[in-house]
Order: sequence, then C-alpha cells, then structure tokens
Amino acid sequence: MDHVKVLHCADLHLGAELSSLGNLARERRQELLSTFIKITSICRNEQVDFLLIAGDLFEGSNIDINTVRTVKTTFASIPDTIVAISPGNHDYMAIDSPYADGDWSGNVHIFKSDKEMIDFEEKNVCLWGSAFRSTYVTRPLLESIHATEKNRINICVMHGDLVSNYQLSNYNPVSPLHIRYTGMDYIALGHIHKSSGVMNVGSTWYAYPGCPEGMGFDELDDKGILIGNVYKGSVDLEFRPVCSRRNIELKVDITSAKSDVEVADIIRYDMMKTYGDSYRDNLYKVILEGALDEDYVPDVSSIGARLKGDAYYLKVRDNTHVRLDLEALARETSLKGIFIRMMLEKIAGYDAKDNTEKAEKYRKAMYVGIKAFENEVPLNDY
Ligand SMILES: [Mn+2]
Repeated sequence: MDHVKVLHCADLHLGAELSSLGNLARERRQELLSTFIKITSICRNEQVDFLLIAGDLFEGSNIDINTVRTVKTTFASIPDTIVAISPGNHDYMAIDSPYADGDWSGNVHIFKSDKEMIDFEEKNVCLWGSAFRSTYVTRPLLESIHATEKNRINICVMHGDLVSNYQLSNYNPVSPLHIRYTGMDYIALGHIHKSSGVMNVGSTWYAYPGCPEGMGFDELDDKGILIGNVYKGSVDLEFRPVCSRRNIELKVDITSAKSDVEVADIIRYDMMKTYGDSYRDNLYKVILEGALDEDYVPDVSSIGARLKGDAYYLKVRDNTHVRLDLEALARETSLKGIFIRMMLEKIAGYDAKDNTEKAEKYRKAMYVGIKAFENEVPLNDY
C-alpha cells in the first residue's frame, strides 16, 4: 500500500465538568460524548485505517464508569479501524487509569510507555507512540523516536507542546529540531486546542487538529478533526468541523442605543445576520461596544433575559462608554477634571506621533477611569 487513511483527533476531554455552563453542563457533557461517537462513525463510513487520538481523550483518570463504558463499546463497534491512543497530561497512563483496564477491544492500541512501535506490515505502516505517565513530562519524548523501517510509512501519535528549538516546556516539548530527526512521515499531535494547519520539517509532516468541541470562550468558532491520507514523505489531510455547537465571541456596536429592548434587537439581528438559520445553536459571549448617552446604562442581565430563546447559552459584557463633553469635563476643578485633562494630553501626544495603538489604550483607560469616578466599575470587570 502506498498510503493509509487516517483520522486524527485530540483533546476531547470527555467527562469535563464544564461548570461555567451551570445547569447546561450535564447536557453539554453528553454532547462531547456524541461528538466522539460522530468521529467513530466517520471512521466506519469512510473506511478509515487508523484513528489517531493524540491525548486528553478523557478529562482525567477519575471518569464516571458509564462514559468509559460508552467509549469502549464505541471502539468495539469499529473493528476495521485501528485505534491508537497516546495518553496526555490530563489522562496520563497510571494504574488507576481506564487505560489500564484489560477489556479494551482488540482494535484499540494504547501506548503506555515512553516509546513503542507497532508494526502493521499488511498496511505497510510502523505506528509509533508515547504516553504521558504523570502530569508533567519535561524531557522531549520525541528525542528517542527514530524510524527503523525507512521504507514503511512511519506515523507517530503524541501529546506534546510545540516549542521553538531549545525552548523548555512541562508538557513534552516538541521542537522542529526533534521532528527533523525522527524520520516520521506524519506526527499526530495533541495538547493545543486550536487547529494548527498541517506543517512540515523536511519530509516529516505534523499538525494539531485542535479539540473537536469548543469547551469555553477561549476555544472559538468551528472545531474538528483532520482526515485524509498519509503517504511516504507526504500527507493529504483536511480539517473537517465536527462540533455540535460553536463558542462565539460577538462584538456588537450599540452606539446611541436608548434601551435594553433596542440593544437586544440589535444583538439578535447581528447574530442572525452573521450565523444564519442555525444561529440559535451557538454559545455566545456578547461584548457591547460604542458610545452611549449619559441617561442610559445597559442592564446586562435584562438584555440576556430578552435573548433567552435566541441562543443555547449567552452572556453579555458591557464595554460601552458614556458619550461625554470631554473638553468641558477637563476644565472642571476636581480630581476627575485633572485626570481627564492629563489623559487627553497623553492621547493627543500619541496621536501626534501616529501611535494609534497607545492612543487607543489610553482612551480606553480614560473611560474606565471616568466610570470609576461614578463608582460604576465592578471589581474584576477589567
Ligand atoms: Mn493537554
């Protein structure tokens, strides 16, 4: 065979608490499991040879027995796909880990030490893998991995932190220098939750697929897996979204709005316009921006309540500022007047030097300061 078909995923974090979602957490946890099952269905329907799972399949070793059982029976239902799992920093290999159980189906290979190779001669593949055996791995696991059968397709599955040469990491540092000397054709990485795109050092290709389901507002937009063929010295892999919902950060300009009803309408319109018919399926962090008249202060909980039926989950942050006659305020003989005067001078200074970034930073700081004078800055809001 001159190629094999692989599906590469990582960081499913099955069993994660997702406590920030409150009473939705339970349902969302179930959705993570459904997305896992969807991934295995792709393996069945598209005749995938190898399902490569590059760590953090589970959130930890203490996962409820039903989740573990579901994972085992689901793998058993795709006997024609070889499943290769390299434990990561969350689900590291230990005696109390589900990975130590003896009842995984025959198609499942769990890497349990620093370096292992399984020879699939009939598929012309040497499959390499390494396990985290504690939360931290400071020595580069890739350092000891070198292809022995150079004519075979060599694939490595590993959880680790992509770093520049000689940079350190507590999560198995993987550097281009290490990658170069492995002789691998593809290194399936996990740990970074954002898809990296497929990269290469010489004829060794490597990638992070990212997590298949975003678990917070630091994991935005479409999430998925990598699928395609691995050849000797090249790959043909594409990113495919598989997430059931998206986490979205939506900045909405509500300049001159006068009421919570109006703001809710603007947000809803923006959501529909940007995300189409299925806009209600998403999780949103809405950030309100723009200048408002002094007599209207948005009530984020009232706005959120008005949009209850428009999103799976939604929270609103108010980053608007009051439209003020700054020149008049700067003439006041008060601490506030002095503050505004000094900030305006700073901003004008940066504007004159064309340093828009600094000017914008000071402008923002000025508005936060003005709000603080009105006692309107809650703790931890900035
Ligand atoms: Mn990790």
